[in-house]
Amino acid sequence: MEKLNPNEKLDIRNILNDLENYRPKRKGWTWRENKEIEMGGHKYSDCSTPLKNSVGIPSAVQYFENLDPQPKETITTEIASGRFEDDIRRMRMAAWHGADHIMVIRTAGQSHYDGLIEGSPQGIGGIPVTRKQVRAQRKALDFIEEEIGRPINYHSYVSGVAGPDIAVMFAEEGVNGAHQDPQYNVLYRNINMVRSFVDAAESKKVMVWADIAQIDGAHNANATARDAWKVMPELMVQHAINSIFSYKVGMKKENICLSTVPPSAAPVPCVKYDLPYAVALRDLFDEYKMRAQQNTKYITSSSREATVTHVMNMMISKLTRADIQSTITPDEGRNVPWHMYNIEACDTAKQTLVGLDGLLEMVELKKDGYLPEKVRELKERAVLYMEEMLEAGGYFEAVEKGFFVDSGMYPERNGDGIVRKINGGIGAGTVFERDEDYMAPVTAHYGYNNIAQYDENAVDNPSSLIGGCTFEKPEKIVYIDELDENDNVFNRLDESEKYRNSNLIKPEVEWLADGTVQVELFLPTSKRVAEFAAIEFAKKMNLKDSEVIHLEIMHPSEGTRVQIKGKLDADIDISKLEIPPEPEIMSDEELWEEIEKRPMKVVAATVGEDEHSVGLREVIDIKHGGIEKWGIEVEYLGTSCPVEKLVDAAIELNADAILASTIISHDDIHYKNMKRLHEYAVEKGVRDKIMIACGGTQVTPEIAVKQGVDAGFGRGSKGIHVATFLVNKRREMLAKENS
Ligand code: Z97
Repeated sequence: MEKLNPNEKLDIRNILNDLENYRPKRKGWTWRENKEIEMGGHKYSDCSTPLKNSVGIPSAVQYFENLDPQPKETITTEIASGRFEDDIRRMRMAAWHGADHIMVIRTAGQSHYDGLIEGSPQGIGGIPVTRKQVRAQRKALDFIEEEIGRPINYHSYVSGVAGPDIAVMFAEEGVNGAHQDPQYNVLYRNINMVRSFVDAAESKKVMVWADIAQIDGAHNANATARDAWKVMPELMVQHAINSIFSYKVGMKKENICLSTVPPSAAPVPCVKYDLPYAVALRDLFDEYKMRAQQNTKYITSSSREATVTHVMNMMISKLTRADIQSTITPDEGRNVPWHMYNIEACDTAKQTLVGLDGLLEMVELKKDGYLPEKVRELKERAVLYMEEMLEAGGYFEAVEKGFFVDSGMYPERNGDGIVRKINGGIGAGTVFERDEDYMAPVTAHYGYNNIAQYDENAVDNPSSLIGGCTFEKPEKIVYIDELDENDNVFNRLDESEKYRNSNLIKPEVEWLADGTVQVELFLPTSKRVAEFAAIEFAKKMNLKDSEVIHLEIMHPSEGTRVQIKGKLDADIDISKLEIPPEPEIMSDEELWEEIEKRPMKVVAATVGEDEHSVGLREVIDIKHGGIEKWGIEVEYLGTSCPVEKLVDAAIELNADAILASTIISHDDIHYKNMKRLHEYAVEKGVRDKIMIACGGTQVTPEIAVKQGVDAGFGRGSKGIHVATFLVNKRREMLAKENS
């Protein structure tokens, strides 16, 4: 495999080929470079190097020739389909839409696996992290980043009982970012706290070696607290604990990213909470990086609502500082992590951040009044919280006393925090002090290591005792391919082989040919009735396994909006499709230039006994992109215009072209009029000088041309099609004249 071709699908089998010998191209995290750029005639202050290949937001594609500036913030997308091979295809789409931080979610509850697993089993809500799939994904990203022209950071989680094992594997495989925070294990997975902190020291040391950027776990308190905005002082304490711990282990501050989330969302007056919180956080943790994630706590199944929350959150990101802007899928609330929602979320981030470019050159946060007062109050609460924790005997004791994720706003306590015992939880009692002669000939190992006894010179480089460990000598890595003969990638690829590199296609949202589709309905009834009626409609549409994924009341009795998903068991052979050629379209610039150089005049009318004018006016008037837009001069003669009058007017005005329209027709009168137009122009001796184009809803272009006119425009034709034709045809006529 040399490089990807944008016009070809990524071949998963190619990625898997010779995987056992693949080595990642590089290690470590890469930040986007912030620079002033000029693109499409616009100056951007907060952007970064543009991509070689990308897809802009829809309006960029339609109106701005794919103008696609890249904000300075790293954009994260979280991918969680459960099949790593399909996730790879999604990564490519996301990268083209501006993501350069690909976060691969692990299968539910992977924290409890007590070691690394092998192969590539399918996961639920994410993949079980294994060397094979990490290597395959990093390899695919190595190709994808070349295709788009920007490094892509690959990310997953160093947590759970097997945290250090995973850290080592990530370091070996060129993973660039990871969540690591022992508080996550303690509070949310009930893994013993002593074990978690010891494991964290080891994991962080390994991450330091591999230059892996770290994201902490404070966002989880935000997502689990009863009222998320009340947890703000505690969030700062959690950030502080993990940040200083990581720093002490040797992590550089620019690799320590705080996982920040605006803690509230409308309908509460969220900026009153979220902005002071963000400012306080940036003040206290000035030297660290900020990973801003959108609020997920208050997200429902409405993707519209989630998108607004996301955009509001990015306003905070822009007003304060976000080094990484996470996106998740804005529809996390409905649990449909599909390709299209990853892409939508990336576009939302890109659109918002680029749209807000230069905001801080124009506005400034107030230095007096509510904002600084609130900021100070939050910082005070956090500092007092920390002091109380120290008085209680430290972090472990504080957790035992239920300090964390209590529903009160500190110092208020409601006694409902998460309580863990120092000696309790998974893995309790598994930490042992190292013996005096403990020796581990490995790189990036945390803590006591009795190397000197073996070789004084190896103290700073213990793995030299064995000629290098897997970090220095990747050939020592033991690569294990599939272990499960049923649940493995080759079987899964075989199952969908019919749809791979063939003419057959089937709808898909997550996995190749999964057949899933989404249908949106409005039902004029109450929510409860609509829910069950929608499922019946889905059956009538031949959808299988249908489920309602979103219900929204338009009015309690007038109607409900319903979105359903279901499986469509059908495919299409694209080689049998009859696809008419795309109508030719010139660019605005080319048309403007041409008409400016050589003005054009046309006469136009609805001919025969037809009073319809709308279709023709749409093709003429500038309002909806008619031919006037490019400077073509139009003499409009109105409706029910006799054919002869139209031709005579063209002669009198020395026009370049005639546009004739007919909407109403019987007995092919529209074609008869076209024939007459042509013949009358011939009789008058002007046919070779005047172009004739005819349009109308019942016009078939080929039949029109058979009547002798130069072009026919049927349903759906627009000014741009007519203008393109006129310019092309005139060029053709001029060329003939000159030859
Ligand atoms: C985010 N939306 O990007 P398990 N460690 C930490 C975590 O937050 C998580 C795990 C480990 C979120 C991520 C969930 N976060 C989504 C700090 C998971 C994973 O294997 O599920 O137990 O751990 O921040």
